[in-house]
Amino acid sequence: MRIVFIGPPGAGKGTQAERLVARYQLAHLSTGEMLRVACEAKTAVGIKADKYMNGGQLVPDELIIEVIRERLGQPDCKIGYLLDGFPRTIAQGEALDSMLDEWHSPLSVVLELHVPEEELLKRLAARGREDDRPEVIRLRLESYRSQTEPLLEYYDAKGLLRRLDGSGTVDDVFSQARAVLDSLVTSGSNRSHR
Ligand code: B4P
Repeated sequence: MRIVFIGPPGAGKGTQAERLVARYQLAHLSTGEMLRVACEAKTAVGIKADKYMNGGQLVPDELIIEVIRERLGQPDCKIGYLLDGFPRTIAQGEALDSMLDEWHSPLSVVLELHVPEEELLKRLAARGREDDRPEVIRLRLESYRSQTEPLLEYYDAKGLLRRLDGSGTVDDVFSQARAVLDSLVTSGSNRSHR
């Protein structure tokens, strides 16, 4: 299966992704995590990304698209993968489509994690990562609304979007996600996407 996870900051993409990749044996591609590792290691990508991330902005499309192109070409992605945090803009979505067209490997499904804003603010305040300061959270939420939300319509028009209510417990959200993915496996649409 090839899965995209979309949701605002703090919706629980990373939390659910860890469980889903273990259950369905998928590669886990978290662009947030990849960028944090690059920043920590002070690689060329990390040095460029750092100021955007700490300022609550998305890193430039061309930077993250190259990171993903290289990562998707690695052997562990052949068994299937979960993209956690990519794409986050229409330009990234179009770039992903053209890569996947080139490789004849379309997406199986796009999962949206929907969580009300007040719950997001509570979760992020409790987590306290460097980019979880209140003024940065506000900017990250704004960039989600203006740059990432348009992707929901983009994928809905392709018939790929499934919405999950992300406001429940971790177990509750996980069982909603499993219901969607199990139904794809049962209907066989996943086999045709391998
Ligand atoms: P990410 O690492 O993707 O960060 P996130 O959106 O905040 O996290 P997520 O939704 O995974 O929340 P989590 O499970 O941790 O991105 C960080 C930054 O990297 C971005 O702001 C951007 O600058 C850059 N970036 C990444 N990808 C990019 C791209 N494609 N293009 C450009 N820039 C990019 O959950 C949050 C908290 O809630 C946790 O503490 C968790 O324990 C808690 N939680 C989770 N589920 C819960 C539940 N059901 N109930 C209660 N609490 C829950």
